[in-house]
Amino acid sequence: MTGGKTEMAVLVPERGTTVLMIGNPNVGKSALFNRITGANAIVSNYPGTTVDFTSGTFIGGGRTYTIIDVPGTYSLDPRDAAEEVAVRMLRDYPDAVVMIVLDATKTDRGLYVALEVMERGMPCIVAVNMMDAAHEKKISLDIAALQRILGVPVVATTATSGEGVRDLADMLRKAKVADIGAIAQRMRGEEPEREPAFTCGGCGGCGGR
Ligand SMILES: Nc1nc2c(ncn2[C@@H]2O[C@H](COP(=O)(O)OP(=O)(O)OP(=O)(O)O)[C@@H](O)[C@H]2O)c(=O)[nH]1
Ligand SMILES: [Mg+2]
Repeated sequence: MTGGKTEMAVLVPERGTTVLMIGNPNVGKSALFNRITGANAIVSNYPGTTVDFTSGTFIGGGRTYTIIDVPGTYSLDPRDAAEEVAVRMLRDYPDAVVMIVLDATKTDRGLYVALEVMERGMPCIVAVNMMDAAHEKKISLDIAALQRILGVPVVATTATSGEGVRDLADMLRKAKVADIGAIAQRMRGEEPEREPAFTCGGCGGCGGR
């Protein structure tokens, strides 16, 4: 209180402390969400729809993150109510970090929406989940190469066993805005002038670059 007036504190969430988990249906977003947030989930109805979503918190590196398990979507060109909510949530939280979740056995399908999300200029981190299933199906994935091409942190996970989940949570603060032009160049085998400006600590495959 100063001069008889009541001062109201306006609580604005710190930039990058809301995390939107985005990916195709059935890739293990909720399984990862449960592993990361533990037992403090809240189920809410997205206003004006019949679509539910879950949110929870995670404390890491001195920050409290709000994690939102966004309904699964194949693209940002929505074809049903759940996909529409996913797109609206990206608009609702422009300062969020996006955790893109891929199924390691179907990465090509998941990368479509991943690139659409990256194009929006939000900081991203990628979880390649279902690594156990990929291993069983003898699908070998070069996580380090994917990270090099995308220029954002990529972490291999198996949500059911918890493998890689700690690394994934630790990497949240290293989320990075992708450079779509540079990704296209790397996919053509060309090297863009500037290298991705982050130091990996979690993919387990790139030797800590
Ligand atoms: N083998 C294996 N199964 C997994 C893994 N992660 C999740 N699952 C299973 O895959 C199924 C789908 O997982 P969910 O977490 O519901 O997937 P989701 O992405 O939330 O699906 P939607 O909410 O429909 O978009 C469940 O049966 C999980 O137990 C994993 O890393 N390995
Ligand atoms: Mg789910």
